[in-house]
Amino acid sequence: MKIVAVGDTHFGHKMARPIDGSYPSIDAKFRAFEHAVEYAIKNSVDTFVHTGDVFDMPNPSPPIKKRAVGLFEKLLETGMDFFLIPGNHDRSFYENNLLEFYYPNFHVLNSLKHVDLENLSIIGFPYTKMPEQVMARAIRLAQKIKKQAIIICHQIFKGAKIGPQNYVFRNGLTIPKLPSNVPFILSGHIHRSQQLKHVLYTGSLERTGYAETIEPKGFLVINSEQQTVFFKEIPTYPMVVVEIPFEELFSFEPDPETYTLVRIIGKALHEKEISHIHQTLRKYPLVEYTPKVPNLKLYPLYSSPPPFVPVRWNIPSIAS
Ligand SMILES: [Mn+2]
Repeated sequence: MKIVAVGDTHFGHKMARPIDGSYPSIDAKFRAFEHAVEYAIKNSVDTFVHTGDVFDMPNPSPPIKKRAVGLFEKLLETGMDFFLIPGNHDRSFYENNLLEFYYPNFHVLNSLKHVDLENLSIIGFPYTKMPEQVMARAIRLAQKIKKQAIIICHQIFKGAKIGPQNYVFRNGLTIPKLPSNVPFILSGHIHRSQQLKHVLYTGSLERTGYAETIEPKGFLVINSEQQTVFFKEIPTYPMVVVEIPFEELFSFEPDPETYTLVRIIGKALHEKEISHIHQTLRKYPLVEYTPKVPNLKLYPLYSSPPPFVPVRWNIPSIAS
């Protein structure tokens, strides 16, 4: 069975200021999802999994919903099973949705449940503030199921890493022991795709912030026949972080179509200098800067980003 697993699409995400009335960040999110959908269709994938944070907000505008649903239908029309769990950004996403009525292959897991496919069971639950309890229940559920099962969730696990300084989450969910019929957990929420033992983070499909500039974006491709999982990188909207001393600002010319964060490093700035930065950069809608307050000296954060380790794993326990 072939599975494509994506996460954190954050449809409707607005970044910086619009160009001619529209946010390139919104388009970029849909294009990234289209990449995953096209890949899944072209490669005759059986199952498509979304690990949560479909939308950037609980009540997206009608055009954003419509565009998302259009892409969902493109997948569903092929007959592919499509699983979706609500993330923390979605909250009550799709509590009463008619898509499930039209498409029996659409599975929105609004609470902990399992869906049996031909030779695999998908167990999933939405983002929860009590992950230890719900994960324990998911594992008990898996133990009762006679076939192979994959658990999908949207949580922080202890040891997950993000950002240019490799920030490590110490207070997440403990990586649980899994029964022998569960090879791994697929999770959304952490935007950097990574592997923590048998927890595989899909990563976000497009960047929602500058901390993500250091890592490639994509989705996971799972093949139970070949017993492999790999990270499939996709093209992304250009986004950079530029770290320069104040003096270099005068010769700096940003690309107007690249999301750019200018970090003025090396000395604390005066009010006047900050207002000068503002005047210099305000004509670029996609350019943001920091610091915005005086007397704050910034140090370089992005000069030696941690290496990205793509998920690439052999799974001995999934039978095809
Ligand atoms: Mn997210």
